[in-house]
Amino acid sequence: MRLMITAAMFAFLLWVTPAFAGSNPDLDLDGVGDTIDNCSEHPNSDQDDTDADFCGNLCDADYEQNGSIGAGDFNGFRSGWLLEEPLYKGTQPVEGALVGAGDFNYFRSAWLGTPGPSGTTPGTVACP
Ligand SMILES: [Ca+2]
Ligand SMILES: [Ca+2]
Ligand SMILES: [Ca+2]
Ligand SMILES: [Ca+2]
Repeated sequence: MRLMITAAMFAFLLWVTPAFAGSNPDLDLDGVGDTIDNCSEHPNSDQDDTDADFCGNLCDADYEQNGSIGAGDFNGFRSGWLLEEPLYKGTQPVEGALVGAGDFNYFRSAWLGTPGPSGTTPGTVACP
């Protein structure tokens, strides 16, 4: 009897799970639904957002908060070079890790782009 109940519950979960997934898709598969993911195209399950602009660190190289990534942001990045500064880390912040070459590669990939996208700041300018 117990086996039948367990099997019925399992079947129910298989039936219900896709319904929930469909209501809030998770494009980057980090376990955070797109509408509440502060970096919806990059896996960042920790949702770290050091400057609290609703755009996760992993997709936010706009350190001067003007909506684009350019020279002013590079000056900020340079000021954090070889320091333990979460704001300038392009990858998930690691305790004790310093801003370095890997973070520069991230910054370079974001160069002249825009921050985001973030599911928590709907509109034309994500993470202002
Ligand atoms: Ca997600
Ligand atoms: Ca994400
Ligand atoms: Ca941010
Ligand atoms: Ca900027």
